[in-house]
Amino acid sequence: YEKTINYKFLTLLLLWCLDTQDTRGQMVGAHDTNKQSSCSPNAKASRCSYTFIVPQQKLTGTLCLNTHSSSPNRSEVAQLQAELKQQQEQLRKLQHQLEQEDSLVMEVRALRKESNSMNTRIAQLYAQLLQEVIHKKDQVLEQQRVENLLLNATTQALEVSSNYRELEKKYGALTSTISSQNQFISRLEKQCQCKDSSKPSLHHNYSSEVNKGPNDVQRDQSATSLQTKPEEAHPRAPTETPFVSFLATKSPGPWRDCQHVLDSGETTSGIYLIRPANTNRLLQAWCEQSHEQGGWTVIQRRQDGSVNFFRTWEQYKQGFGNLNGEYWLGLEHLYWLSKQSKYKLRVALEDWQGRQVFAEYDSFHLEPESDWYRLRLGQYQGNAGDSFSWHNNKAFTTLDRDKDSYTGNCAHYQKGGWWYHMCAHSNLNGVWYRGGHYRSRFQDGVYWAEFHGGSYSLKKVSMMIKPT
Ligand SMILES: [Ca+2]
Repeated sequence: YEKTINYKFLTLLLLWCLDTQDTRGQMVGAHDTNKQSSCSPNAKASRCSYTFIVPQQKLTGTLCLNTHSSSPNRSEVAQLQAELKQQQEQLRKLQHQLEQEDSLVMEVRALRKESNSMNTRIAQLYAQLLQEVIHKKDQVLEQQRVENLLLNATTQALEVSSNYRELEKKYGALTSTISSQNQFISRLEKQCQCKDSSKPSLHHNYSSEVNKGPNDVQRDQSATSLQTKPEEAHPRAPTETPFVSFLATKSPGPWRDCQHVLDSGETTSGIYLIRPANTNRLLQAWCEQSHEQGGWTVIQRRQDGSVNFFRTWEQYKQGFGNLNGEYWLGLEHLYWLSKQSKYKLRVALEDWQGRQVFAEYDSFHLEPESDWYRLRLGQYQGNAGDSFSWHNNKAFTTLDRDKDSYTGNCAHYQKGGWWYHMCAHSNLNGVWYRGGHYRSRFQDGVYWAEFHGGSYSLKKVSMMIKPT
């Protein structure tokens, strides 16, 4: 198209140039561009016209414009309009696509947002899962630990059980040894009695159980030295031959108690046969008829360490010792005695310098064995100091029956049965130590705290009751 236009311009230019030269008469040009130039002899002026065909070439230098305005080519306009239409159509299409893309972008954004929130949620869930896993692991570890503990405990229990069985075996062996030794001792005793049979037998055995104590811890620790002292040699004998003398009385008895004996005219201190009211129980007791107007039934006495007071419940219940020496009347006897009327208790004490004091309680009785012979005491009076009221309302405790308020067994530490609390302000059934002050791992002497304290073992003590 461009080439065609260029060509036309060139042709017009050439024709115009020829016309201008016509006036000089050298070369004649045709006026009509539409007519082909020719040389004809018929022409009025023999003029020749020439047609030059100039090959198309690139324009350089001055450009000649056709000043004649040519009317716009309709086909070109139509073409241009068609093109414009086409471009508008394309623009619309593009706009539509753009709109579609916009909505897509929005959608993508929403999806991205959703994806982000999903990611967050997943992260949370993952953390939760992790925690759960850790927790589970911990639980498993804890379970294993508990299982191990259980296993250890079971093993220990088995060990303890086997140890216990072994101890039982040893205990059985020891028991049989003790019983065979007891048999041997009783044989020896029989032999001794046979040898002494020539002597007059005016004695009475207080209790066959007297010498079957668990051990000799309570006897006088320096008793071997007594061999050289004739006047004190006698205390060793009663534990082996617990004989007591009968008094020649006007009436054979039995009496309700020592006050009854006194009232019957028996004014000599000694052993009498007693039968408390409302019982067929017969017992013997030492009646103190010269001390404090007499009528006192002695229920306990210590004076030389000849009797072991570290004994069992059954022995404390039935009584033991020698009626003319050291003895314990027995909780069951005491219960029946103190039940028949109102009694007062007198505790007489003597130290190693010969000083005598007393503590008196205006009432005294015991509860039955079902209540562990619980102590019921009245008001104190005396000059020994009150070391017994602390034990009021306490049950009796022995080495084999712990009824005290202490976590351990007080009777084990103090080596004698008593109405322990936790543990004692007094214990007249402890170890009889020679000389007063004693050294021991435990406070286990015969003591009355208000009189010389707990580490002083008294020389002579006695407990006696009398109806008021
Ligand atoms: Ca206890």
